[in-house]
Amino acid sequence: AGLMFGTASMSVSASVGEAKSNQFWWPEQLNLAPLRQHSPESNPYGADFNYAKAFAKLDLATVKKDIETTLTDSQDWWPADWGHYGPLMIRMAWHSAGVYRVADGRGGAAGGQHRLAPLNSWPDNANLDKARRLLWPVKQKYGASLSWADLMVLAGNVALESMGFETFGFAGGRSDDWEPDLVYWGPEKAFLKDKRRDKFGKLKGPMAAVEMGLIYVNPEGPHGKPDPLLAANDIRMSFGRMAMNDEEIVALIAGGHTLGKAHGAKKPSDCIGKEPAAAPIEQQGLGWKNSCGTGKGADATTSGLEGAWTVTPTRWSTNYLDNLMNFNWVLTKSPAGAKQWIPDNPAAANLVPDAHIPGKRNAPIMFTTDIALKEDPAFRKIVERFRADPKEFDLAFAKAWFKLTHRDMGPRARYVGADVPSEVLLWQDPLPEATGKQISEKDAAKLKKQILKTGLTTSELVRTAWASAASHRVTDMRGGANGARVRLEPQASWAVNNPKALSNALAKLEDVQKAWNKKSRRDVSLADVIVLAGAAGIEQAAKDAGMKVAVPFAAGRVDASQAQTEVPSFAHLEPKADAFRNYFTDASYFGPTEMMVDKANMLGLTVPEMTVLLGGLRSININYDGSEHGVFTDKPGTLNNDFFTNLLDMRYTWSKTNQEGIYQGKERASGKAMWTATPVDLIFGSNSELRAIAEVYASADAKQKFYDDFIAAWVKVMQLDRFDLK
Ligand code: HEB
Repeated sequence: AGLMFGTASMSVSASVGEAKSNQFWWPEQLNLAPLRQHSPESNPYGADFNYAKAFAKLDLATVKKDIETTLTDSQDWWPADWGHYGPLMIRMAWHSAGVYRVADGRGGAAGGQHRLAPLNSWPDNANLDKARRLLWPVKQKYGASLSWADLMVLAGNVALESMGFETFGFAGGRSDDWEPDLVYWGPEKAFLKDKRRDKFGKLKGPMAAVEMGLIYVNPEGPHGKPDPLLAANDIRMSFGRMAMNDEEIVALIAGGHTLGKAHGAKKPSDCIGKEPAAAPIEQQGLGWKNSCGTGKGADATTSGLEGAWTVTPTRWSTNYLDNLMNFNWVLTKSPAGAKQWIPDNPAAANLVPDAHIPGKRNAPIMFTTDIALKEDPAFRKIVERFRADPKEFDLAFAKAWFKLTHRDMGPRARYVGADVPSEVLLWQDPLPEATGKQISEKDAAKLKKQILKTGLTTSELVRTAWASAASHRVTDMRGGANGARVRLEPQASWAVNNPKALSNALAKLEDVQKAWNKKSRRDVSLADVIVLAGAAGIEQAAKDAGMKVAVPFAAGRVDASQAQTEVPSFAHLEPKADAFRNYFTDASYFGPTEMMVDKANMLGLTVPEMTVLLGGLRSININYDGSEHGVFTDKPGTLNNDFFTNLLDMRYTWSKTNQEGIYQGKERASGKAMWTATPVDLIFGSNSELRAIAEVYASADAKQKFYDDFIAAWVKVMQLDRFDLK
């Protein structure tokens, strides 16, 4: 029955409908999907595949040769401008990496997200589908050993090198994702819209781009207004949100636009078809089909802007800086109708050889965002400095390009391959080398005894270890217990860490560390002592509840110095909410329960891990400011499953209090006030999926399981940044 292929009435979209999610019926319902991403089941290489190892075995020089050959092997189906795909590849690498934002560490080149929807279909990524398709033979040749994520960045590097630029290096090790990350890209429901600013024009939320579907800013100026100074503001804000300073901004834009051209031969509305995600099935993943003229080469239409910035668009030079400063730029329109700038000097019309038509010459162009570098006084100074010292320009671009394309890889321990630069950079959150002998298991046991003798409570011990380790975020692999940066600025002063109590606890742990290192041949780092403190605290808290447990521990952490810690860049890691400590502030991008899921996602936790951790931490009580919200036990400081049993017990009933976000639990029969709670406590009884997990840990048979699962999730958090173990 049904339709048969080959019949005239065949419709590939015939369908009766599709399953609707709970968010369709109840948009306000807490969505746990962020905690179920990237299941090993969606990975064709399986959970045991070690990409970094596979990449390390490649002969990188040969891979680079293959890419280089591809760059000048112009294909009929998408002819290369001036016979060289280099600039197109650089734009692809930059757009792949450039979606990174420092506020939550999301976006970036890792995962190869650029090849998946939605990013593959963002308007700003127009025609980068061609760049990836051109690289397919290289990808095909190396298969599992060369991820798309690495290949796209590497292609950018090889492109730069093939056009005469010396790069700072390349690190491989970005494994591919097989499904899109769930990322909050902004509130808008349509592309190229901007509903993300406050009344001062500042972006709300973690985003770095100023419009939905743009990598950073609008080339024609804010909302298309060709005002270079306003554009400069947007550029500074937007690039600042990926931790780029003025010098890096000028280097990146000037360096990038030294090469290649913009494509706006035709009016997009007349000629350009749908993006890949919406394109007809027979286009096989390619989008933006251009139905005007040849649809490619001289007729190519991408952004709608048209022209090259320099006279040698496939050779590295300082010509961008020279043109920017030497000419008087006047506003004009591209053939597609976009606002751009050309020199007022008519003689300039002969400067740039056409990309496809022999003998034809064009004027160089600038975007409003390029003119911004000339008009903004601070940017202009840097442009002039770079012009006066091309070597400085080269080095600044090389370093900024390396940072741009490696920012979301985390520490150097994750870098793989022959081209990894040896110079250590501050934004990599460097750690000193581990030296000397590691403490043994016996040593660890002795140290835990010393730690318990400090008189610090189980709550204080566990809270300190959590403050240290839970600063990690898997989105860009920054933060964590290694380095003991919890004792350094800015972390030591974060409100969520209760600075006074934290420094008191740390001082006592430091005493333990010093006393140990004085008499033992094997030194211990404070970072390790802090994690041991957590283990000691949990073991004691379980013991106080009548359970004997052992918390696994892996020594080998080191202590970073303040000088190794870039304070402004670390400031972005400060939690705006931490449900595990019942902490929430108005600076949060979302409501309390969504922020809980967001934090759990940044810690790489599953729904059961989040649940058991939060419940167990409530009974130990590591709450912010010593609050008792969610501490549903008469034995606080011990590790038990009372959070779950009492939350699910029908003897108690919950109601709102006068204080916003605070609820009260009373004994149903007597009306006696028992406990207080916040939304991140009660959600485990209210949300049907979370309640289902809470039931597991409240069940009569779940005692051992509760302890096992709690400890496993705890150790997972403690070791999130142990790339040396992985
Ligand atoms: Fe760029 C191109 C925009 C930055 C690199 N850029 C381009 C275009 C546009 C833009 C619109 C054209 C496209 C077509 O094709 O049509 N950019 C922009 C903006 C910005 C930028 C708005 C901010 C301000 N770039 C940048 C950077 C870089 C770059 C940073 C690197 C580094 N670009 C680039 C290149 C090119 C471009 C290379 C060319 C491409 C070709 O040739 O294809």
